[in-house]
Amino acid sequence: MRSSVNGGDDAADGSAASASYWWRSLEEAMKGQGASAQVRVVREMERLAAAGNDSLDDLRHKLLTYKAGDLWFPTGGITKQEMDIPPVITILLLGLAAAGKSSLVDLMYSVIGRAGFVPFTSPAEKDGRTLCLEEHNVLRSMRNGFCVFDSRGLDYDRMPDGLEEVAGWMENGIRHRQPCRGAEDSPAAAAASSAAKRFTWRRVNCTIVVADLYDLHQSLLSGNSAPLEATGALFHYHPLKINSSEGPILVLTHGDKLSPEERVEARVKVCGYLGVSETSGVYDTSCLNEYGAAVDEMDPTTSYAVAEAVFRALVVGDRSHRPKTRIKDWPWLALCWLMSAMAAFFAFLSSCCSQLGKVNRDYKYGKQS
Ligand SMILES: Nc1nc2c(ncn2[C@@H]2O[C@H](COP(=O)(O)OP(=O)(O)OP(=O)(O)O)[C@@H](O)[C@H]2O)c(=O)[nH]1
Ligand SMILES: [Mg+2]
Repeated sequence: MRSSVNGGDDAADGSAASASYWWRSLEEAMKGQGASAQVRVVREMERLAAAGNDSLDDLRHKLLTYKAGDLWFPTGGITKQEMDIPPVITILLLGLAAAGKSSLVDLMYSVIGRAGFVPFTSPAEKDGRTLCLEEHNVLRSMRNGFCVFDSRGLDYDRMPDGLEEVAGWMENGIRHRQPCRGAEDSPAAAAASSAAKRFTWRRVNCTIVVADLYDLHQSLLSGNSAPLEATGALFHYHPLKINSSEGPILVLTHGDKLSPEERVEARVKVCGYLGVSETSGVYDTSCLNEYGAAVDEMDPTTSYAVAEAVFRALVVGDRSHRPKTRIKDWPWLALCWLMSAMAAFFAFLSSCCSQLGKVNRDYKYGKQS
């Protein structure tokens, strides 16, 4: 059973015809349940709905006027000038294949870039899969303080390979049109790869893991734990930790394919499995409604959830900056490199000597016998 979309008081009084309040049918049944995880999820949805009606424009304005480093705050006795803050904060969307990353990017354009239903992501293959990393200025603003990168989803059967690729992105940075593994044979990916050389490398400042809640729910029901395990492996993948405390933000899609009870229950179970709070840093943002139509800014709950997920990503991103390397640090760095090189040289020398000693011993004993 699917979540009911048009409902609640607003729909009844006609003030927001396409508003989505799917969880409201649960409120009556949950009365007197105390503060169970399910109740907390419903309250969180109410919070997003209220904020969506009252302060979506404020949040949009904050995103529109955001400049990299605006959400940074001093720690460790170091000034902002001493921090290495890039001109643009980079948010990377990750997830399994068909989780809804590209649809989420389109939703961001629609609700925070006010672009209506125009799809901005460009799957060049018939199966709709993304071929290469794509940088998106979802605000459609000339003074963009952040960008969102869409990526190709990881496949269950090639998780180690996919995770290795993700580790490379986190370590070396990413750039627009950089081809993704698994799409190298496509002519469109080859064309993209030659274009990529002209685009700027960006260091990833924050990641958002997009997960298909319907798929995870089915996984929980059927006992086929592959989707759940793959999502857990990605979510807890060490290179995604921006610093000791910040893991990725979780965005759950496809919830519209579940009944309200299933939707709340699945969220609670998935968050329990991942070991994260079900109400903090987790957003349920279905990209389609029950009629299969794209959700837009007329749905204040989803709109606010998307905008807040981006805002939270910027807060995390602004905590990811490192202090600049100072001129007076260079001699120490050079000394460290020198010591490492010497250590490697002596290790090599000792290995050569031990080999020579072995050859010599073999020769001596060979002669005696
Ligand atoms: N019902 C429903 N369908 C969705 C939702 N989000 C995405 N879809 C559909 O799921 C399919 C896959 O979505 P994509 O956005 O292409 O998924 P992706 O993560 O970009 O996939 P890859 O590029 O292969 O990694 C499309 O047919 C979307 O229309 C959602 O919230 N609800
Ligand atoms: Mg895609």
